[in-house]
Amino acid sequence: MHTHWILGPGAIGRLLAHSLTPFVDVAVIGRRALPARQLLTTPEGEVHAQHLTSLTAEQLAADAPVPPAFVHITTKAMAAETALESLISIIAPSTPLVLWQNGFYAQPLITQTWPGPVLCATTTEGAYLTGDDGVVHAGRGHTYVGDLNNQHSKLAETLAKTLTQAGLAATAVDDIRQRLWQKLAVNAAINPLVALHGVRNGELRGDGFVNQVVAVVKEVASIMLAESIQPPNNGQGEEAWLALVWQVIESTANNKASMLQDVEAKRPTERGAILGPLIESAERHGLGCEVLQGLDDELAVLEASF
Ligand code: KPL
Repeated sequence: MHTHWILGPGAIGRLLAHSLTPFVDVAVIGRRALPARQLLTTPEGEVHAQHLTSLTAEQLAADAPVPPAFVHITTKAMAAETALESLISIIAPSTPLVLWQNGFYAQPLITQTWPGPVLCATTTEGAYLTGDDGVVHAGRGHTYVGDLNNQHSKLAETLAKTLTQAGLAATAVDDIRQRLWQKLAVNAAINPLVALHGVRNGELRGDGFVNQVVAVVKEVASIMLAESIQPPNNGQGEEAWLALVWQVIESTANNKASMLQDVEAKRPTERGAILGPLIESAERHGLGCEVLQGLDDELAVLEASF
């Protein structure tokens, strides 16, 4: 029986744990253990109770555990590296990691520093927590897995097969870098604006915001071109990016974006993983990024007030 450790008991971590538990041996690792009896509400509204193994890193270390086949890191982007450090003395350096973070911060960092295989996953599965013992699988999506240097395609295929068997449709891909940046582009156009203005995604369609969305996408599109990231849906440049952003705004109109949820909970945002790589890239390529920099500065001021 393969062992999957899930480091970070947030919504995606718990959705993974619920889905994988009937098929593989799973341990959820967090700063504190969760109640053993956990509830999953399916997209169809059914509620399933399941016992999940939940431990702290200290408890795991004391147990002399079976080496894991995969360690999934499902923390926020800026917390992934520190979370991994908590397992350094427990897992072999050859252990395969799977990074589920938004943006493009944790992925290159950990790929460069971890000696073993590092897979990256990007998912459109929708999930949110309802407390210490509940997660809602709000909408089914698709997960893509691959590694940044295309050296572990077999491993990505094995993982995609396991996820699919567990009910989370997944595909192994050889262009995960493109996919991570494409998601980052959409996140950059939506998340900072809704977080700063305290609005749901759909409100960006209003007169007060349209020009701001267009201004962000203009800078993002030129950065994507410099990074050789293909515009979505076989489209051309800025127009294709803008079309995708409006499409996501439409389909997630009622959502409170993750960055808005962080701001409301007075948690640090993922600006460093979303705006950070864009600003760094713009500087490297000599491109203007005043709008992105302005959003990052405003978010920094807001975070400092928490
Ligand atoms: O992924 C998202 C997020 O909330 O982080 C978007 C696409 C903005 C949808 O809410």
